[in-house]
Amino acid sequence: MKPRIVPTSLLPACALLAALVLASLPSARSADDVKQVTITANDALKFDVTEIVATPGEKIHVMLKNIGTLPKDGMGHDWILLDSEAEANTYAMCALPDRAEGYEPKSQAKHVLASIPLLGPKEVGEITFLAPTKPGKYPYICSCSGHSMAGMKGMLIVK
Ligand SMILES: [Cu+2]
Repeated sequence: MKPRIVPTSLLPACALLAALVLASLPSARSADDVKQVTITANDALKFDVTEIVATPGEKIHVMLKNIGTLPKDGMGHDWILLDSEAEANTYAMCALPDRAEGYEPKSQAKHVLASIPLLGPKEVGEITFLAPTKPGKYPYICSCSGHSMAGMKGMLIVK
């Protein structure tokens, strides 16, 4: 085989170009592939988005905006995605006395798939995660002071 001769002066430029192309590809692709979800939480104990539909393993970016005005202590809002419908009430009950831990009880941490910590008024939080690979319904709740029992909840549906 005839050896190819590459002028050495071209090598750094080629390497730089290759690096630039490689660096730009993944970010361009991931921006397109992420499902963007913006949820607002308010003092009326409601999420404005109560259903998110995703494909198994889909990358999801959730941004939670607390548009309320009441104090964080008692009327802050968080977003907790759980591994099964059966755990939603249990998690909320365990979170009730758990103000010191930001209403995220360690005893229930194994059921949390993704979460955004407690936000005060006008605060914004976000999380990027992968949807479960198993099709099904995965509840999300605000675990602050029994808010989910008053209706502050929704469902991630993987199908
Ligand atoms: Cu809340």
